[in-house]
Amino acid sequence: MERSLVLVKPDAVERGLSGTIISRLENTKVTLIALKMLHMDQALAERHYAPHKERSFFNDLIKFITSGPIVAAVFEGDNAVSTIRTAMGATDPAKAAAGSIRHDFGLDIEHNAVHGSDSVQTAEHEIRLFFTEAELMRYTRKQ
Ligand code: IDP
Ligand code: MG
Repeated sequence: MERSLVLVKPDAVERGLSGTIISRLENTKVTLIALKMLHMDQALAERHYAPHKERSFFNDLIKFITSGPIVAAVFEGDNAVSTIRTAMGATDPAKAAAGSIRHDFGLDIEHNAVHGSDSVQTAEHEIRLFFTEAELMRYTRKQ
């Protein structure tokens, strides 16, 4: 069983797409086990995107992700990481597969509507940045 951290980014929240994006992911049969809305501060943004610290777009990315509220969610399921990455589509919406979330809702390579963890290990680290153990629900999803 894998877990993945999903963020509905500020560009999507402000366009009223939070529910639609969470719904698209639920439709892939992964189980929603945590959900909250928050406004990331600088410190949390820098921790979450620490692997990109040396990238040219790092400062812009921090500015963007802290520019407005986000929706943070945790999904659980067999192959949850790759299932969610596939549903999201490629980083650049212009290159994302037809029908993927970024293809349908992303604006550009930075403002691309959604984040999803890229590995099981990354997911466990990212989930701990946003949620306490008590906030992760346990239940069996009926398919
Ligand atoms: P991912 O979100 O598909 O895993 P990453 O390479 O991990 O893509 O990049 C993290 C985030 O940084 C992207 O989702 C996007 O918001 C932003 N980003 C990635 N590449 C660029 C770029 O070339 N210019 C501006 N922003 C970028
Ligand atoms: Mg990534």
